[in-house]
Amino acid sequence: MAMLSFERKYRVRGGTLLGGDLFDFWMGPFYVGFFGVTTMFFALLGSAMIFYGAALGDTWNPWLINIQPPDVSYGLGLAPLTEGGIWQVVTICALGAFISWALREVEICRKLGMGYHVPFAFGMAIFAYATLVVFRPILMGAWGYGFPYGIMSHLDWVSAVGYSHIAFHYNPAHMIAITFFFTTTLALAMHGGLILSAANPGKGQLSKGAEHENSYFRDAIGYSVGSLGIHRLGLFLALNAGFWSAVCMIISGPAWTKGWPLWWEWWRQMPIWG
Ligand code: UQ2
Repeated sequence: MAMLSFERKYRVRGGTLLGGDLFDFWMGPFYVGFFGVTTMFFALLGSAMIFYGAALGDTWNPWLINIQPPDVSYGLGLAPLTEGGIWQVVTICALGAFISWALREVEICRKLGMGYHVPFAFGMAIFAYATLVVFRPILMGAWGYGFPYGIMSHLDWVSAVGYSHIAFHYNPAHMIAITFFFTTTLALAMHGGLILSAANPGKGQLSKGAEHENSYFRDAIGYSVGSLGIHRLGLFLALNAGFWSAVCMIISGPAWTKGWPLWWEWWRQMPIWG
């Protein structure tokens, strides 16, 4: 079906959370809505602030541009623009744009009478970002604990936070997060491989369907999770990867300041070792 012929059928009025009919229209293929307007506002202002910060810096090399948070001595107060205030405005704009985008997704879900799975999933990514630049800095008492906005500088930050806990891979929540990331790629590789293998059996042969997909895994491992089940599993695995990433960072500093290898002393101290 040609795109525009069914787009007309699904371009229904209503379902807005804010603004009523005022922004209830499309621009080309894109739904606008009140939150489309706020997304554009925050994204443009935030990007302009990043360019302003870059212009004040000493390089236009995209790898080296760095927008730093304020010094920790500013605590949880506002800093002058050139002393980390730009980072604070960029952070507000980023959260404004991300949350606006999620709410625009909600409005589209409501228009189409769908579940809220997509905005919920995006919300987990926003939650993980907010953990790094809002929740954890607040718990540690300074915006300076947020990560800097720069390609190399944010890598340096990740490295420094890791080494400040001696060996970050001993962080139990980090272990769980990595396990979910790896299992997500395993599940998507299995799913992508299975669907493509059924759809592309070879030149001149008919494409196979769900019964072949189920049979493949029943023959291979005696179990098929099912075509709906694999998508439930995929969403579960991916959401948990983001969630445990946030947990592994919120406990690093606010709840545990020593090296992560030392955390495992409780296991070594168990009386069962005699
Ligand atoms: C499956 C199924 C699909 C799939 C996949 C499986 C027909 C089209 C990939 C197999 C998945 C299983 C057995 C779960 C694996 C568990 C983990 C934790 C990776 O059965 O149904 O639908 O795409």
